[in-house]
This record gives sequence, structure tokens and C-alpha cells, in this order.
Amino acid sequence: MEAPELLALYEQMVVVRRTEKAAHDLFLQGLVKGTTHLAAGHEAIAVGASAALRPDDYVFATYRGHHHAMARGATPEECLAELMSRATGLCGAKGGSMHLTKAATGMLGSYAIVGAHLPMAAGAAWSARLRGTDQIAVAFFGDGATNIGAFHEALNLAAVWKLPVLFVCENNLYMEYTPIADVTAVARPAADRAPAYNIPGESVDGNDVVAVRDAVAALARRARAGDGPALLEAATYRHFGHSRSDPATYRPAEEVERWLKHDPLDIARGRLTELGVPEDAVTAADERALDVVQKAVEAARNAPAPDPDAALTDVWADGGGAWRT
Ligand SMILES: Cc1ncc(C[n+]2csc(CCOP(=O)(O)OP(=O)(O)O)c2C)c(N)n1
Ligand SMILES: [Mg+2]
Repeated sequence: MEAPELLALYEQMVVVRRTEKAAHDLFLQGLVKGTTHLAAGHEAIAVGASAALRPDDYVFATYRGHHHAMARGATPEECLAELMSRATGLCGAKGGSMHLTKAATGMLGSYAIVGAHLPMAAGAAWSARLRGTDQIAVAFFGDGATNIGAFHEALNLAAVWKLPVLFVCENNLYMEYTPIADVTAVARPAADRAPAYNIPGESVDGNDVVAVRDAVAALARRARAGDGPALLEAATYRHFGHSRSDPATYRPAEEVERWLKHDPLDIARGRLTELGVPEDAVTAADERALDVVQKAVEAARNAPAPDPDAALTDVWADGGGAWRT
């Protein structure tokens, strides 16, 4: 990857990290409605994958999906305003943290039911096939989803119909509080299941944005060419607890320390240095990202609450299916 592209991806990752930190702080100030599942630590997966996709491809994420929404064109302001139930929020305050959706840019939603969106991604891929486009669909999900029936149903059907869909597992070693290794029969919860469905199953360092971009690009090329689905397992670690109610004290201190040293931002900075990018260019990217997020926080804080009359707009009853076209 050339230096200008990597610097741009680095800046996007810093924007995500800063937005997650802002969401954390706003929650502690009582300004976020509902809970949050922060993706700090997972930035390279969303930003790297998005860099390998086309603007008209489809993305599906979980309740831990702020990074995917932003990587697919939602602004920090739209996301923070949504978390704070403001009229200017991404979904007009109807979705909240767990349901960020921006259909116009292919972000086809965040889903709170573990595993539910994998068959939906297969369906979106099927729709692309039927319409004769060469779009692909990507489902991002956690390690815990690999022990859910819908994961296996989606993989099987996608393989049988050779659908253009990628299944990308963000393996952060834990479900809510349970280590995935304690409840899974194979070492790699996602990739090791791929042979059962006769599809490629690969592993990647999910904290290395370049490695993620390259891995997704190769699998996307295959899927677009009609060679069918694939599974990618991206190793990563969450910096916060599972959700706002979890201080994550069950994780061994040595493990936390090891992963914090393997930070996606540090890895990208190291690569930028290797490419000869001067320190002040990186600092300028950091400052731009900080500025964007500070302005987003202010704008979201000052935004109005939704008009109660808006409660029944953009729902099925008013013909709200228009958003799908
Ligand atoms: C079908 C279903 N079962 C249980 C839950 C409760 N739940 C929410 S998140 C979660 C853990 C999922 O872990 P993982 O898939 O590894 O994703 P992560 O939170 O680590 O990103 C569970 C069990 C749920 N939302 N849906
Ligand atoms: Mg997990």
C-alpha cells in the first residue's frame, strides 16, 4: 500500500477511536440513551475491509458496529447524535447505538440478535445475483456468532448457491464474558468451520489495516468473479468491556497488556514510518481527526430532540419501504 492511502486509512481509524472514546465519555455524563458496545481496538477491520470494497457493496454489522457505520460513510456527528437520541442522528434517533444503518451508502444495518444478519447478508448477495450486478455483501460478526445456528445455515446456503458474500469474523476472544475457546470445539472458531462448507477459511491479523485490506480484496475479487463465498477470521481485541455495564475484570492482566501493545493505530504508525512518512504528517492526521470528533460532539450536544410527530415516519406503516430502493 502506498503512503498516502495508508495515511488516509490511519486517519479514519483515529476518527473511529476518538468517536468511541467520546461515546464512552458522553455515556458517563448521562447523555447516551441505552447501552453501547464500543469497537475501540477493532478499527482496522472496518477501515481495512471498507478500503477493499466498492461503494455499492453491502455491509451488515452487529450491535458492536459504530466502526462499520463510519467506515461506510456515516459521520461521527450522525453516529453520536443517534446515540444521544437527537433529531440529527443517523436514524433520526429511532435506532440508537445498536442499530446504526445508512442504506444510501450500503450500510444495511447493525443487528442486536447474534448471528441474525448472516442469512440477511446471504440474501443481499442473492439479490445482487438475481439483478445481475457484481455487487458483493459482507457480514461482520463476533466469534460468539460461530456457535449460533444461523451462522451454519448462512454458510451452507451461500456455499450451495455460490453467493457473492464474505463472512468476516471479528474474533476478540470473548463473547459477553465467556472466552470463546472454553465453548468451541476447534481452535479457530470461524476459519476452522469453513472446510465443512467447502469454502475458503482464512485468518488475518485484524489489527493490521493493510493485512485486512489485502485479505478482503482477494476474497472480494473471487466472490465478484462468481467463485462464491469465503470466511475470514480477523484476530483482534476490544479495549473496553463488552458493553457499558461491563468493566471486563475477567480478562487476565497479562493478556490485556499484550493486546494493548498490539494496537491497530500503533501498527499503522509503524508502517507509515517504514514508508518514510514524516512524524509531522502523522501528527497532522491525528489533529484533523481530533478536530472532526470534537466538532461532532459539540454539534450532537446542541442538536434538538426529535419532533414527536416524526415517530411514525420512516416506518412500514407510512410506506417507509422507499428507503430500500
Ligand atoms: C441470539 C442471541 N443470543 C444471546 C444474545 C445476548 N448477547 C448479546 S452480545 C453477546 C455476545 C456475543 O459475542 P461475540 O459474537 O463474540 O461478539 P462481541 O460482542 O465479542 O463483538 C450475547 C450472548 C443475543 N443478543 N442474541
Ligand atoms: Mg467476541
